[in-house]
Amino acid sequence: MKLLSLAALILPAYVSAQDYGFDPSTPTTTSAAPVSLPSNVHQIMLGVGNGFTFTPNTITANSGDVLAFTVSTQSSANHGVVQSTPDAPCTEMTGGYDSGLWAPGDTFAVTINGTEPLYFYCPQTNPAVHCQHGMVLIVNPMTPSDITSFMAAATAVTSEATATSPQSSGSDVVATAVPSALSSSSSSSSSGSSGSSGSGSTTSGAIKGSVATTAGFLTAVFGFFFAMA
Ligand SMILES: [Cu+2]
Repeated sequence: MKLLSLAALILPAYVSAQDYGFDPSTPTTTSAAPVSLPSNVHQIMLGVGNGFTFTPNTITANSGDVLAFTVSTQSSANHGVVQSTPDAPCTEMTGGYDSGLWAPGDTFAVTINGTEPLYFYCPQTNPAVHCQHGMVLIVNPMTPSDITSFMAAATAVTSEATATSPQSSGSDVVATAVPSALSSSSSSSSSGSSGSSGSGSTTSGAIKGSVATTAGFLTAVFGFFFAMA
């Protein structure tokens, strides 16, 4: 009886303390890559803060550089990357690259072959048309202000964004393997329920950690109790 009372006293206090790990107000890190990347690899996040965004939305890349796209675990939607043109920002260009849609936590990569400007949009249309919300990206823009006009053109589109089916290559873009520095971090999370890969979400990490710790603590407490009973 004494042990049971002790457990009754300890457990609520312990669980209550652990609740702070679930506090939604805990700041979430969305900054840079959690791993150091080779200089020819550029990481681009999709849907940070559950927004219709590429972060960053302009990239300066050399021919042969790799763009590694990671869908943020903060996103509630799937996202992707489709190649378009300045005149039709939300329409897949003929022969353009099309990643298809990827889930939060996923990482995919392409290699850029050339230094001409490349224009992309997110093909997600359900329930919102992401392109029309300005979810666009320029690789090697001609001027820094190009992204402003490209985004304005995208948000002015009234017809639904179009995409055909995933295409592994496009104009100066070829799908490629995810750089090992990123694939190791994303593969470790793909077995988890929510994933906590490239976005570096400390919140989901804290939740996973505290759940595991709580389970371990309960096992220890009850193991001790039953051993003594
Ligand atoms: Cu999107």
